[in-house]
Amino acid sequence: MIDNKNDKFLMSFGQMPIANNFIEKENFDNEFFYEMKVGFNDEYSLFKLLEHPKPEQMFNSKYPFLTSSSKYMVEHFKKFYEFILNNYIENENEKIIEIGCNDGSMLNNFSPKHNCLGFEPSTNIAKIAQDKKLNVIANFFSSNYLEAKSYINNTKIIYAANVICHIPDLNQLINDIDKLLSKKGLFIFEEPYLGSMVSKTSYDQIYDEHVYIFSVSSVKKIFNKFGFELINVMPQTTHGGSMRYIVARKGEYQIEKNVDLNEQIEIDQQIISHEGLLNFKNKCNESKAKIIDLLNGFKKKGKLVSGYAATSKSTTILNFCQIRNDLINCIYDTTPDKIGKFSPGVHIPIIDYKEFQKKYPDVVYLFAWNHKNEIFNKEKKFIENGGEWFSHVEL
Ligand code: DWN
Ligand code: SAH
Repeated sequence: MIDNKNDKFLMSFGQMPIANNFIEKENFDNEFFYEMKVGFNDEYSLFKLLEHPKPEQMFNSKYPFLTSSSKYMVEHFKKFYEFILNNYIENENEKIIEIGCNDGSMLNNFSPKHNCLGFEPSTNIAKIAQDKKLNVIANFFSSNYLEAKSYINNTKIIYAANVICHIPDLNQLINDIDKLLSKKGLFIFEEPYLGSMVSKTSYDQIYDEHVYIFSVSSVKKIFNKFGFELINVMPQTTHGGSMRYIVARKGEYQIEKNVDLNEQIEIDQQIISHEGLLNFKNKCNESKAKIIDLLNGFKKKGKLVSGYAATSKSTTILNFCQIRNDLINCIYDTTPDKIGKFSPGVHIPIIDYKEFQKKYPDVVYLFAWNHKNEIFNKEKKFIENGGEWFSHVEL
């Protein structure tokens, strides 16, 4: 059992709205806020939110994020699929589960011959995957659904990307994984990495959906409690620095050197103790002061500043720094369900990215700094026209 007995407060980012609740004007007055406090648990080396909204408040019929909004991510998931297929699938009858399959961008790679099952609680998004004829339960991951019965003790691979950190109840999650996996079954998942967040001061990885920011040390400790072991880890460049974790039942596979190696790096970098993270806290406050200064400077010079990509991450930046539309006039984005609405909390208008090319601002805050290559490539003309990108992380 994982408990929160040793959770220790690290810092508060203040009042936060739901990160993906892009909102209409008539709902400004009844917007939901909570205090976004983070802490560290030295027992599990776990960085976590100490308070967060309920999953149903975030993942429902109005969730706007689509994996397919990034071509680079779609390519990445094709490679992730090939990694699973080439290394772990011995015959096409073996059962495969994806947790949080979103619009089916990864599940879609498997052929209809494979026995795949996806879980996606955001029903509007699950429908997109189901319309692709994918086998998807439009609900939160659990072993209890009738459709999942034949998967019990019989699943070779359970995989997930950027989802496990969204699931508050780790005990329930791992019990379900335990029920579903076969003896030689593997749980493979990748998530934003604590080491990357600390080294880049990319504190915008912290928002309501990201209840945990995992590390090699935390994943190893957590799964050990349930008769599993971490057998390999692989750093990923996606989402500003992620880590892929491969977990198996104890004694079933050889543990690769990478696990110890990366654990040692975390010890050396002092990122897996409450004390070590006090430096991160200072860096977050410094980053806030710097970005406010920069924006006020642009304003004084009369520059028109816009945002690009209304990411979940931007909700943390905008609300922590209290940046409103006197500093950033609008945010350009591709997502149909965000366009025409206002950003959570600070209410900056979200505009169709196609408008961006019609009249360029002087400077642009790139909120999807993790997709900078894809976006810079798409928006080359902005620079050619004398435009300037900036962000709170190095671009
Ligand atoms: O963990 C999560 C990751 C996988 O995705 C979720 N909790 C929610 C979401 O986080 P995010 O919103 O920070 O994701 P991205 O992928 O950094 O940003 C997506 C947003 O950026 C969308 O609103 C679309 C926009 N975008 C754009 O306007 N033009 C993205 C790209 C690549 C573009 O070219
Ligand atoms: N895997 C995709 C989507 C990540 S966004 C990608 O990497 O792009 C997180 C997704 O997980 C959302 O689509 C959300 O609806 C889903 N999700 C959240 N909690 C979940 C849970 N308990 N079980 C399954 N999916 C969940």
